[in-house]
Amino acid sequence: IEVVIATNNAHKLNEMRNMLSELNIKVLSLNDLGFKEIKIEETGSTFEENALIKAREIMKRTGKISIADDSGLMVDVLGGRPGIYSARFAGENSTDKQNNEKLLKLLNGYPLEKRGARFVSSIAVVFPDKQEFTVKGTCEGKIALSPRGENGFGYDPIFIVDGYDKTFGEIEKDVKNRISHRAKAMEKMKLELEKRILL
Ligand code: ITT
Repeated sequence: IEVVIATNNAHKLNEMRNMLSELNIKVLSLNDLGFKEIKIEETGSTFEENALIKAREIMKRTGKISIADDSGLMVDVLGGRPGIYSARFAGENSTDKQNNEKLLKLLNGYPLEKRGARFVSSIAVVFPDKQEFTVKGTCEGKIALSPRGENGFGYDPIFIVDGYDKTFGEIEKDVKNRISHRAKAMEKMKLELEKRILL
């Protein structure tokens, strides 16, 4: 069985490949299928809707079982922002560094105990017969006072994950891939996938 990971984000792709590696399925990227960067407008108002938009579009284009992740960071004192706008927080095409700087600036003056936040990942799976489902995972933590560590991507250097005194930037990738929002969503996704196809 083949599945395609519907993302342009190479870091997400790596993490999701890693999480699917023990299953007996062939995991394809858009690149493997000869697609260059595919722009899909994320017009939904929730992570679930945006994940479905991406997975449906890629299923249409490839005819294969398509798996999309829509994810982001929700900060308590910002009322859940940046949320679904996490990738473009500091503007269209903003870099991870610019997004992190903007967030740190907004939280300037807040002590650690007021910097609660969570990562959210919604994963949508769309099948060639139009069956579809979504699952969600979250990961609780705090926004650090300044960036730490080189691992991961996005907001990882400023996210201190609960239960560790480290940011996702400082934590080993194998550990992140066991405890993250995406890991939790992918575990649920695998259970659901197993119910629908014989692995
Ligand atoms: P695709 O839509 O092509 O999958 P994207 O990067 O645009 O790629 P999203 O729209 O879901 O993906 O935006 C998610 C953003 O949230 C991502 O760019 C990061 O800034 C942030 N994010 C999500 N998961 C993260 C993680 O595990 N670590 C750090 N930042 C994360």
